[in-house]
Amino acid sequence: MTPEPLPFHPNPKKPDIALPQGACDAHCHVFGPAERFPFAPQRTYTPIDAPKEKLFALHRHLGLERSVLVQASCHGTDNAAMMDAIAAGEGRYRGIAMVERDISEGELEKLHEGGVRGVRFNFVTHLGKPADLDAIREITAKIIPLGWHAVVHFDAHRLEGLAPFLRELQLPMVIDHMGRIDASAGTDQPAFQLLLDLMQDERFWVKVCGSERISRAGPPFEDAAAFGAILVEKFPDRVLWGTDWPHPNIKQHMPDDGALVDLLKIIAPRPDLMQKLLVDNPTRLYWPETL
Ligand code: 0GY
Repeated sequence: MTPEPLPFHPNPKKPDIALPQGACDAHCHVFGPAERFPFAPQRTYTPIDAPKEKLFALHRHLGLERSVLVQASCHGTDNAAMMDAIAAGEGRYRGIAMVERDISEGELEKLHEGGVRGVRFNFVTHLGKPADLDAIREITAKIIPLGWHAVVHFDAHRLEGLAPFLRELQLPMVIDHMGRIDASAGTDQPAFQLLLDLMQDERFWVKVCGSERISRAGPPFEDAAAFGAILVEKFPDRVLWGTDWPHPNIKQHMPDDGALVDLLKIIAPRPDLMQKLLVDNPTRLYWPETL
């Protein structure tokens, strides 16, 4: 367990850029409050409480109107804190759940009614045991009829081994945090090339956030944003972006969320790209009924 997690930024700056109407934070979390929503016994870290009220206030401050809450490993497969936040969001929030392999159709339908549109699978070493491939096959077979997608979170070094399996799955897949490549290792690094190759397949999407995780240069994380810019330019219709608030497991440089928004000047340098990244793409994936 991490003994003392870094607190999220207490007072993020106002972004220099105005975000387009309907802009979506497609990757963030709510944690606790622990006294109401206890953390999972098998968690690998205990975060600071990050309740929905703080997240909603951050979104108002940054100019983000919609959001996708992503279930994090510290809450395991108990999605209650996330579902509570989605319900309070009055249709402006959707969710990505973590579920047990034996989840019933009825339970999945209940999650769907509550705003869930996908399931997350973790292959990140510091988050515990990697997801079981047979369980993923079973779960994805159950969620395809609901029109859901899978969110996959892995360390870059795992991608080579994982790619053939991911190519097998017959549903859209969203890759977290640019595949957690090492921003100091250049665009020729095998994991980034493999990510670009996977993205040729229209089932794959990628989140161009997590710059603060993959940067090796430190704030303002421009070394990482340059990779996001490549992905956005090459695949403008299958990219998503999020704050990743409250930034679990950030050990060194807790980002200022307003400055992360400012990085979009590098990641999506034209209005048409920004519109797709922040509005059109998340709408297609999470609010298709509004199109
Ligand atoms: C993230 C990244 C992390 C944590 C989790 O599920 C999680 O606990 O996703 C991390 O530790 O890098 O997406 O928030």
